[in-house]
Amino acid sequence: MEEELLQLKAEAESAIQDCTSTDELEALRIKYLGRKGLFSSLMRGLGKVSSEDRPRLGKLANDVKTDVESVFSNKKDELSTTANAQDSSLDYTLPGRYIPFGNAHPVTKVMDEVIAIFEGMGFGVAEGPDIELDYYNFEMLNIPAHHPARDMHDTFYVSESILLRTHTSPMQARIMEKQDPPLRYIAPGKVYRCDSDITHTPMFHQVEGFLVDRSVSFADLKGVLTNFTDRIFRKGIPLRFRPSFFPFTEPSAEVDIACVICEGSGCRVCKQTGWIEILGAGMIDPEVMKMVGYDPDQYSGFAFGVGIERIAMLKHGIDDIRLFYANDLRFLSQF
Ligand code: FA5
Repeated sequence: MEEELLQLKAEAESAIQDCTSTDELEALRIKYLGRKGLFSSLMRGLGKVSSEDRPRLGKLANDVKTDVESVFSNKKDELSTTANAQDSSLDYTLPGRYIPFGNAHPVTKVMDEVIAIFEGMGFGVAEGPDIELDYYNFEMLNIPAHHPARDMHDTFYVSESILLRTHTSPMQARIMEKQDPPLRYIAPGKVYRCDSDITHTPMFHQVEGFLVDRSVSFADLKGVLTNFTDRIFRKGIPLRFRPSFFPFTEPSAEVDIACVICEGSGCRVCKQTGWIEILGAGMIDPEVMKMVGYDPDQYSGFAFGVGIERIAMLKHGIDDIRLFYANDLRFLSQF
């Protein structure tokens, strides 16, 4: 048996060494080392040798198998290296494929800029849910059920009491309910309205801002907003406070800047008026103060809500808001 084992080893090793392809090598593996191969059938003969010789022959059989396996694996490595080197379709000197860099969406960039400006004025940043309760979106903002002001919002309802927030103002109520004055916050985020034309999209972004303290006046609101438009557009950009109405502020205003597309001469974006509205604002209504448990005789505050897409349109001279969400890379990669 010893002789047979050594002969099989020599034969297998020489066949493996001489082989020239991976297919041939696999056939040799099956022939010699496979479950039904020559080596296994020799091993089965071990049961017939005397018990004296069995340990020695058993060890020899294992050594032979290990040696043949190692010759086999070396040959396998050798064949695969040669195969790669011979593969003429690979040219390691060619330059790599160009992968273009992505960049932040223009609305995200403007949003970050707006947040940084208000942070610079000492406002904290708070975020709230897009899926909101009717209670915070309307009730706590002095807009009870059946109030005509609800019609202005074109609301997407999820159920009778749950909706997609139509503005970021619910964050005023959420924060004031939990914290006592003085406070100064902005609340950036997505808002939703069933609305679409060249200046309206069904999903857009707002940044709510509000400040509550003793003796806060409309002059403070004007100061903060003028500082904001000076920094986001250019110093001294004309600003117009137009009397308006929001149930949660009194007095209320809509704030316009001179149209930067036509410089005030009139175009389709400013609907020929020379002005474009960028935000709504006002002094927080005493009724809202009372609902969150503040004493309106001791505290006053202002609030505002800025439309971010409008700011982005004006900053970049874009005349159709819907371009931001058309997913056209030719448009988006310009920013
Ligand atoms: C509001 O949403 C009030 N919550 C703002 C506010 C906050 C007033 C605090 C007083 C105190 P308004 O509906 O006007 O107001 O929207 C505010 C801004 O969001 C608008 O000036 C406009 O810039 C932007 N906006 C409104 N609707 C759309 C829309 N569909 N698409 C894009 N921007 C919009």
